[in-house]
Amino acid sequence: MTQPDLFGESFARAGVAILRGFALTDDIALVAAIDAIVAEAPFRHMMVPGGGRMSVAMTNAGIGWVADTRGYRYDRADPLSGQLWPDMPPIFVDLAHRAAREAGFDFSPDGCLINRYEPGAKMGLHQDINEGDYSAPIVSVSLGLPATFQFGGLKRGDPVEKITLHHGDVVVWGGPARKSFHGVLTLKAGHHAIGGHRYNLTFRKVL
Ligand code: MD3
Ligand code: FE
Repeated sequence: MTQPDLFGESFARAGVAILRGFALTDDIALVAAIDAIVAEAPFRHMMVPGGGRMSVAMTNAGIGWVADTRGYRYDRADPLSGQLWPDMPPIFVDLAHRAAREAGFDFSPDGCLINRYEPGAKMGLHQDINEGDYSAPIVSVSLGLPATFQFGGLKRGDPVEKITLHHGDVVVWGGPARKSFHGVLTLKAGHHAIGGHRYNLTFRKVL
């Protein structure tokens, strides 16, 4: 059984459980599930208010996170196709539920944002505060190339800690960590068996 790794890289924060390698045994099946979702709802670079284009490519399963020049929202439909986002595959729901249980949560996600980082992509410091229920954690799954993740406090200017997330790592972000600022530094090029990119799945309880 995987133990929460509170001390990897000296990282210990209330509400954060790092499950190193928790998704390793499912990695091939997870990538196959991503491929099936992408066949229905392709990765795209969303625009954000202000007119910028996100360097991270995104798609969704279940209830989807959507950005456009008017703002951010959750939507059951993919604005590209007008169709519902693909259902969350059982392997997604099961993995998120098992990981959250390790951290003491009974978690049933209703949405999964799928991020794809190519070398050069990054995600600026932000909070995830469009969801309905902050008592539910967010569960993140990293696949492919490693990334440097930044974890701050409840204010944008609070100091940030850096932590490297590797292929197969799962992190449960709940309780006092749930509304913390966080981001991802520019992805460095590299080689990985799944390809020269990084996927991150974030499982959310939107409703
Ligand atoms: C801490 N994704 O999609 S995952 C996001 O690696 C996002 O793609 C990053 O931030 C990525 O919104 C980071 C880790 C993560 C996700 C959500 C959090 C950490 C979090 C929400 C609250 C606190
Ligand atoms: Fe986030």
